[in-house]
Amino acid sequence: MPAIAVESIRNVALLGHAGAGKTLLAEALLGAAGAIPSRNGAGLLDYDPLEKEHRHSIKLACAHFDAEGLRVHLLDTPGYPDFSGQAIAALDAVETAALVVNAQNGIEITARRTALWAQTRKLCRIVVVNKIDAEHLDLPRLLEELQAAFGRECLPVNLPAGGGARVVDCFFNLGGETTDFSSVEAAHRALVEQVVEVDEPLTERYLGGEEIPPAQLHDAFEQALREGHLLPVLFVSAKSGAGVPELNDFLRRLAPSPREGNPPLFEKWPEGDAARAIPFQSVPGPGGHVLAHVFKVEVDPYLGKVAVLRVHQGTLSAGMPLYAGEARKPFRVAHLYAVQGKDLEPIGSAGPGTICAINKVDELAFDMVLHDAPEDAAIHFRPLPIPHAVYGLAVRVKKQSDTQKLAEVLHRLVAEDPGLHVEHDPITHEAVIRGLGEMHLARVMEKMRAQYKLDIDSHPPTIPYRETVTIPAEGHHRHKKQSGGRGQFGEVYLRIAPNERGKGFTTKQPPEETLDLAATLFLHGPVLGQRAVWDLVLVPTVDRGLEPAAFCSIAIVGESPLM
Ligand SMILES: Nc1nc2c(ncn2[C@@H]2O[C@H](COP(=O)(O)OP(=O)(O)O)[C@@H](O)[C@H]2O)c(=O)[nH]1
Ligand SMILES: [Mg+2]
Repeated sequence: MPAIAVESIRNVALLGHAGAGKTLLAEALLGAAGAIPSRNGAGLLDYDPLEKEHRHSIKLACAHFDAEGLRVHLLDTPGYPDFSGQAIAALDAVETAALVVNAQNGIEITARRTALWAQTRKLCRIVVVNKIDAEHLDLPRLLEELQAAFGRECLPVNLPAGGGARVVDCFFNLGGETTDFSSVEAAHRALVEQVVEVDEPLTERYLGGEEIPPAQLHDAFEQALREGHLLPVLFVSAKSGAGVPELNDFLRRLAPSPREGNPPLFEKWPEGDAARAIPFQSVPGPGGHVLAHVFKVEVDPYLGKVAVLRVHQGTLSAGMPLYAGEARKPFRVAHLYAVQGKDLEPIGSAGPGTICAINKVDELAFDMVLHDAPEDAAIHFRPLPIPHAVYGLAVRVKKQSDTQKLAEVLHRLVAEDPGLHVEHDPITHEAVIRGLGEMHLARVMEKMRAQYKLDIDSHPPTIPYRETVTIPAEGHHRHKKQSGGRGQFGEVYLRIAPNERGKGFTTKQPPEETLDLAATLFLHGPVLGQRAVWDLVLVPTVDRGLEPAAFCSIAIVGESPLM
């Protein structure tokens, strides 16, 4: 089967707060297109056992449907800020960010944050107001709130009617129908005025009193989306299905294809140096060098490592050799798959704009650029603004024999989740997992216990406090050992004093009289001279003795290492 034409592809990420209805909306769209058996294909996207148990998404999930010659890839993202590492990762794979807003709750924190991320990644944004079936809604006020939060560019392309039982299109429809608020005519006029503003000849025609047919506004509409000059607002109920066909229609007729969206944010890093990055523009054509970007990795117990990628340029096909990032040796793409939740469907090829997967290639990792020409090794994606992992938990296996397994499991979990990091503290010897919130780490712990059968416990990481010598002090120790063999004798006089902050410790010259004694005690004395014996023999020996004491937990001054 030939690859799908780039013009027929729409890539959409559903973003927004937890509970807004993103997952149900994705399932409703997939169900309406017949891509899944029933509209309530529960579990298709929230397929992780933990998602079923807790009833919310915790990872990015991909699915697709075909409708009227169109291929739509949907990326469903988790809404809690704890899992935003996975949500942000979706931004690199799409042209359209759909901000799903809960009509009952208004604009919640994740909707605001994701709107900003999408803007900085230069994505076309649309707002989907979900749950219009619910009671006691104030949708006109919500629209005002949207305009206050995201700008006057938020304009409805459809309006609810019949008390939220259906919606009426306002872009292709010029008027005549009654809606729950505002009028189709007014909404149509507002949209047209906004769209013509990006194109001078169109503005002139409009100001000249001409009624411009919507079909002639297509290119200007796309430009307005690209420039953030228009944020179309659509009303929908994922539950009742109201507005779902209209949303589908919007995706087909007005959402940008990979050619119409802003170009992906590729960069060239000369000699691997990100600081000298220069923008690189890919061409979304089926010919030319292959450029694809890994935006999701999942380790499946049966399928092995599954890397989900977005093709940006050229055509990928099963059997072809590809380079992973800066690797010098190519790997062979044994199989190529379309992704439907956790299921992989074999495909022969994938052209630009396609989201597909490769499995069982160990070297593939999140954020890698795959290419078929060695000279493209310097091409990267502009790094994502993934929040810092600030919450930490020290993890310990209860059985010593599980130590190696814990290391392997942590390695897998980190590969799957851009928001998760693991540190091995060299001072406390603890394995510390760091994530974006308590819930994030709680799910990681549950996954390790339930899915990987690890018997583990956790505690807050020990803080490796440091101590500083603040006043001078002296010590003296005499070592004598005469029991059996040759006797041993040693005597140490130690004087410590505060050093300059941040200088660590330095060994100072001893008084002149001890130099003489040191030299005579050492065999090299007569050959090297007093000063050299001190510098070459004694200082390194003393340093070797003091350093571990200063940097391990049995420090000279207290229980903690020395600063
Ligand atoms: N009344 C109503 N409930 C909905 C609608 N969409 C989703 N829900 C419910 O809202 C809850 C959260 O939905 P979900 O899709 O998991 O939200 P997500 O966190 O954004 O993915 C679930 O109980 C859904 O059944 C809708 O259009 N109307
Ligand atoms: Mg969800």
